[in-house]
Amino acid sequence: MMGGAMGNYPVSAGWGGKILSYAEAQSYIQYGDTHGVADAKANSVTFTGSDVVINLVAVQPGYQDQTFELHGLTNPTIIVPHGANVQFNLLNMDYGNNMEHTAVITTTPPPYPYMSMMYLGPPQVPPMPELPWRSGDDAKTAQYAALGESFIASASDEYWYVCPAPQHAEEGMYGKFIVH
Ligand SMILES: [Cu+2]
Repeated sequence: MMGGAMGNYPVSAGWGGKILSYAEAQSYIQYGDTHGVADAKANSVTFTGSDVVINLVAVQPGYQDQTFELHGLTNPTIIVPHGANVQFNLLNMDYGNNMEHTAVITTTPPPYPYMSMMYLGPPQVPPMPELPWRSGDDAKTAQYAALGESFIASASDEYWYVCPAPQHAEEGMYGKFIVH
């Protein structure tokens, strides 16, 4: 775990992960939207090949609270090939007290309780720390926390990516993650 990353504060220089400008956040989203194939009807994004990069966003401006975005879809099902090397990135664009977010990959299906952390059981990959919310209310001048981790999708199964912050998963901040 990166130093001092857990907590209740907006992104600041002390945050142990990456800090992106609004322009960099837009590049991050654009990159995410050009990797993998989105199916809006199925609300899914399917990746192929042995190297997969997922640029997931927590609460992209213009989207609902307590959701993840990828390819402009809300909480899409993410499908990756068995054996792929997965670079799983998260950018938190949310703003406001307690609007830190992260994503844990679990085999525990919804619905999730208010305090989901323990309920989720042991994570399938080492969990990332919570990403603090953006530095200010003005989206264009704010700075954003980003973080990533990589893992091998070594076991075919149906998983869920879930935000373990209190109440977030209960309110719907999760999506399906399929390895096949
Ligand atoms: Cu969250």
